[in-house]
Amino acid sequence: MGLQWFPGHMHKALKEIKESLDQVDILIEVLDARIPYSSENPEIAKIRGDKPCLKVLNKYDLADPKLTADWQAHLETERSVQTLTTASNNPGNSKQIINIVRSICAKKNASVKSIKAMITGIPNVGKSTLINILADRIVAKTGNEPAVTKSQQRVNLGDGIILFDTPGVLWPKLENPNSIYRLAALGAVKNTAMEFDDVGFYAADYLIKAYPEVMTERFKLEELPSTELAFLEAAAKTRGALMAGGRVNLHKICEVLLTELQAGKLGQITFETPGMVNIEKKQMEDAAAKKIADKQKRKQRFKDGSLTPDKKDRKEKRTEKREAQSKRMKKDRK
Ligand SMILES: Nc1nc2c(ncn2[C@@H]2O[C@H](COP(=O)(O)OP(=O)(O)OP(=O)(O)O)[C@@H](O)[C@H]2O)c(=O)[nH]1
Ligand SMILES: [Mg+2]
Repeated sequence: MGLQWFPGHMHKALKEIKESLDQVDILIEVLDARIPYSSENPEIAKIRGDKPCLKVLNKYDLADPKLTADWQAHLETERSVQTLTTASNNPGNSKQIINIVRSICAKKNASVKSIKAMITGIPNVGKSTLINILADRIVAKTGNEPAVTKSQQRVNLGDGIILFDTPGVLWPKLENPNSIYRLAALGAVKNTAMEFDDVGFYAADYLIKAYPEVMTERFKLEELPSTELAFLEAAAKTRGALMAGGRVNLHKICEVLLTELQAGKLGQITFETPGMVNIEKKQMEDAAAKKIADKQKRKQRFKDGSLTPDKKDRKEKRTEKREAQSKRMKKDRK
């Protein structure tokens, strides 16, 4: 899927985040607990410098608890960042953010009387919902679709903390193809910017391998098919996603699968593990290294004087022509 969803408002929002960064004491990056790696914005990491950062794994209620624990351990040990899990159905827990922010800022500088914190994250991850929880009132608009917040908004919590809500941003170049699918499968990409069928097939392939029992039960299958296509066909039959003549409607069943996944109806599902991501990163590094090595090999060939086949042909033909001409001349002279 050739998806790059980076509309104008995100470009502007990212620029504004960069511009306001100097004014804030700490960044709160909201990640999707179901995809902590794919929902982390590399652009934010680039511009953050050494500004303190708290990583909040939100929508914890929808994620696989065992894998969330693995992710927290991974992020905290390997990356030395502080993490916290939050869910909108547990506001008491989300409020810990305030204490953590205070203690991080206290370590950094003595004055914690007035703290400015900026909340960033991918579209639809729950930034505005979190701000409403922390403010104890509805101050930010929320909605179950990406790009609800369109501009930066400041919210004074009244106890010396000012929060900046920001529009959800992705990044201009999504390097890992798996991340694109995961972001789309979990609702961070506008429906009109993605191919439901492509994303549905990707999700089905992962889910039948990672959560076979959940999928068998949810779609009332007697046994789990071994491929995503066979699974979608079987699920289409049990769910009545059929066209005239009884043919299965794959588009419809992909839509059903993604809607139920995003609504949390499949249960607590996580779409990536630290182990999977390490393998993917290695594959991307190897591919990038191969590209560089190939380019260098090509350059070396030119340097060594080896000519392109086309130029070589022309040179050989010229030499042949010259030799034939000189032979002819010698013959004429005789
Ligand atoms: N299940 C669950 N749903 C959540 C949670 N947090 C937010 N949501 C839902 O996710 C949707 C998006 O929430 P928002 O707060 O608007 O997300 P946002 O990050 O501000 O989105 P943009 O402004 O579009 O970038 C809403 O339907 C929320 O009700 C959570 O912890 N668990
Ligand atoms: Mg918002």
